[in-house]
Amino acid sequence: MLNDLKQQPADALLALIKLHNTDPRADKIDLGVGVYRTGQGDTPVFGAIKAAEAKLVAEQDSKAYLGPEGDMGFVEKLMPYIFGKDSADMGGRIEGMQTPGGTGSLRLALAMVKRAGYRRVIVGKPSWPNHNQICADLGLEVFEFNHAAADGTTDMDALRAAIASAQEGDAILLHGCCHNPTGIDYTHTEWDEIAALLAQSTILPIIDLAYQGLGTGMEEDAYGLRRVLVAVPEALVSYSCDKNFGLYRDRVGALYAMVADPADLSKVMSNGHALARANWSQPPDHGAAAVRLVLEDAELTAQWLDELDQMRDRMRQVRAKLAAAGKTGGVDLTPVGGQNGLFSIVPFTPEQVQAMRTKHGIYFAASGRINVAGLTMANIDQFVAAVADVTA
Ligand code: PLP
Ligand code: TYF
Repeated sequence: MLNDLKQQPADALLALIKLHNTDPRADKIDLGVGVYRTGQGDTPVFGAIKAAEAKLVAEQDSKAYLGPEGDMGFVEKLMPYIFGKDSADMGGRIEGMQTPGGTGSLRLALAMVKRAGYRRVIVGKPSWPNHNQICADLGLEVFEFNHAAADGTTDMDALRAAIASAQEGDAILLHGCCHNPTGIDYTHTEWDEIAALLAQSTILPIIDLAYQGLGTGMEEDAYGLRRVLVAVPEALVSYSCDKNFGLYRDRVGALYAMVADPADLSKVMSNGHALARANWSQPPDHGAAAVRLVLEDAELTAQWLDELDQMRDRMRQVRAKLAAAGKTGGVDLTPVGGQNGLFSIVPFTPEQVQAMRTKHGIYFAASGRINVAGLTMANIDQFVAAVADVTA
């Protein structure tokens, strides 16, 4: 029976890590998987997290179970950052739970949606591959709309058409900021329109916020999410701390549900808790406890926000330098300057992606998605020269 299982492809993004590691060239460049890197090419633990971890080791006196909801202090401390200081629980309509990363949160959100009777999820194309994979695994149909228009802005017409054609039983999965893989986000005006369109529909919004603070700022990156939440009766939010606290492998995330009537909140969340028990029982504690300790301490919070600002500033500098290269060989790097977060797509052909790897030792996804944080002031010129070479 087990031998009847079919071979599954490796995760293409995670496979790139190995490909890059086995390349012996000293000047190779890794623009693959989405982790932040400093100007020296490292992905260090945040100073604020190191300090919180030291405190945790010194002070934590038990590792007894917490329950499927995890560390509720962590979950609640994050809420003002996500939903706004003055509307942190929207008048008792929002409750959350800790999950293993943003992925665990998406898994629970979509499983909850399925349980509630939704049948279809509207997803932009392209999206992070795990969105479609989780839907497929849960037996949720995916309805795709084109995310980015040819001119490098969002394809609002495609989104409007998708919303207009929605049926009862549809949910929509939207990237809150720092769109993965395109870096092309909705403008504030576009979010205003999306919120209004969703308010007139029966569609349940699921907002995936995995990069808050890496785009234009902590508050700015929550704009769309907050606009949608004030407009609609119900919504789900999948949150990840794995990028904005640098916790990746510690798997730190949260799921928040907003309901119309506060009286329904505990019933809705009991489904999240039941699904967590059936999946992983309880989330891993360490990373979330460290985040809580950062957010409980004003000095550590200021240090964390400062570290996040530095990350964002560095990515802006890299983007500006790439954009300044302008037309390079057969591609234009200018749009990269106005895009947000870790990723942008450079319109390489599959052969050009391959040539970047074999000829120049520069690794990124087959879609042409580059992790801009993999570039430094020391290697951008090498990247731009390689782009000119393979696209000429
Ligand atoms: N959502 C998007 C769009 C992502 O790119 C990621 C990436 O890692 C996640 C969610 C989940 O992150 P994690 O499960 O590592 O917290
Ligand atoms: O898109 C990325 O690179 C990040 C990291 O299965 C990631 O979101 C990639 C693939 C994956 C899990 C995380």
